[in-house]
Amino acid sequence: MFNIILFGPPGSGKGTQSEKLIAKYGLIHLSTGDLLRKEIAAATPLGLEAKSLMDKGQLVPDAVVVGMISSALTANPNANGFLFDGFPRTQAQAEALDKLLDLNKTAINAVLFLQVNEEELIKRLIKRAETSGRSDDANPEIQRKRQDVYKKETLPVAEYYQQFKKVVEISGEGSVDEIFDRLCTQIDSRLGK
Ligand code: B4P
Repeated sequence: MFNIILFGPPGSGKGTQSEKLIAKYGLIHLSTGDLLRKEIAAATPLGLEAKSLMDKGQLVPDAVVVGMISSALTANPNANGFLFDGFPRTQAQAEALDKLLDLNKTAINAVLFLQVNEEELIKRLIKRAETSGRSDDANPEIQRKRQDVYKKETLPVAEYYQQFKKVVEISGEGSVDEIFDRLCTQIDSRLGK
C-alpha cells in the first residue's frame, strides 16, 4: 500500500492536484472537505453542525473527521493506497491517522507539502468563490480566518511529520501541470520508478 498526504494551506491546490494524482496512481481519494460537503448537501445532523463551523472558517471537531476517515479505511480493505487531502489538519488528527494505519498494517509514505504565498492563496480563493457556490469562500474575512486557523492549528502537523522525515516541500506556484509534474517526480522516486 502507498499512502500520501497532500498538505498545504487553504487554496494551495490540494483538491485540484488530488484529482490528477488519483487518476494516475489508482489511489483512493479521501478529502475530508468533500466528505463534509456531502454531509451538508444531505442535511444530516453532522452536516448541519459542520456547516456552522466551516462558514466561520473554523475546523470541524477532530472526532468527527477521524470517524469519517476510519469508516472510509474500513470500507476499502483492498485499496492500492490512499491519498489524504485536507486531512490531517491538527496534530491530534495526525496521531489518530497513524494509529488507524498501524492497525491496518500500513503507514504514511510521504507528506507532499504545497508551498504557495499568501497573496496568491487569497487571489485563488476569491476566484474560486465566483463559481464554487461555497459559503466559506464568499467572504474575504472568512478566507483570512481560514489562513489564520491553518497557521495556528494545521502547520504543526508538518512539524509532526518532519520528525519522521516524511515531509517533502514542493512549490505550489506555476501552472497546474507544472505542479503535477513536481508531485509525480517525488512519488515516482518513492515508488522506485
Ligand atoms: P477543503 O475542502 O479541504 O478545501 P481548501 O483547503 O479550501 O482548498 P484546496 O487546497 O483543496 O484548494 P483547491 O484545489 O480547491 O476545506 C474546507 C473546510 O472544511 C475547512 O476550512 C474546514 O472548515 C473543513 N475541514 C476540512 N477538512 C477538515 C479536517 N480534517 N478537520 C477539520 N475541519 C476540516 O484550489 C483553490 C483554487 O485555486 C481553485 O479555484 C483552483 O482552481 C485554483 N488553483 C489550483 N491550482 C492552481 C494553480 N496552479 N494556479 C492558479 N489557480 C489554481
